[in-house]
Amino acid sequence: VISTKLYTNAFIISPGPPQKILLGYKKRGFGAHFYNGFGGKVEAGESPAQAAARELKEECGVEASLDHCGTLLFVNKGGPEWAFQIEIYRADGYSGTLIETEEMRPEWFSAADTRFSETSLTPEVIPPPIPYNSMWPDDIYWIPLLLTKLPFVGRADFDTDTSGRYEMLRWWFGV
Ligand code: 6U4
Ligand code: NA
Ligand code: NA
Repeated sequence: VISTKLYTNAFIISPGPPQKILLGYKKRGFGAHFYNGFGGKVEAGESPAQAAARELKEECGVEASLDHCGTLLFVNKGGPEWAFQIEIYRADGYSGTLIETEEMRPEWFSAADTRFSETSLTPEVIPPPIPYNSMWPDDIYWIPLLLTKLPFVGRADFDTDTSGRYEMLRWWFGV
């Protein structure tokens, strides 16, 4: 039996140039020490869009005009079987002031390939590239679709390896 839980994940994009994406360093709980979008559980009586806006505000202090852009299913095989359905949102900008919270530390990353950036752009305006090595392993497959505004769906199946880390066994992502 798979019991699916509904979650949200929201990303703020700064169109640039250089194009940037806001990620949060997760300080506690599930996925701690990974960079990710801002999000969490959809609560009773809430739509996913309402939950996405609430979680964004709770976790980094800002509001944004969020557009739905993807649906992902994560199935975990370790322990009792469970699955996450995650509704992904994006916005080209935000209002308010970004703050670090108990759960997340917000940071900007370069979304475009900065190896070929114009030399007139000083290092201060070119943040580090998206830290895929410090993110959930599925992210590298669908973040590019999010950045180009292609609506997507996908699934990834995980198992825990001997060190307790999540290992991605099978995956499929597409537009
Ligand atoms: P609590 O502590 O219950 O209030 P809550 O903020 O509701 O937590 P949280 O932070 O545990 O929920 O939500 C998990 C977040 O991690 C969601 O934004 C979805 C995201 N997530 C889970 N698995 C993921 C994966 N494989 N790839 C990914 N994001 C994932 O990119
Ligand atoms: Na969260
Ligand atoms: Na939360």
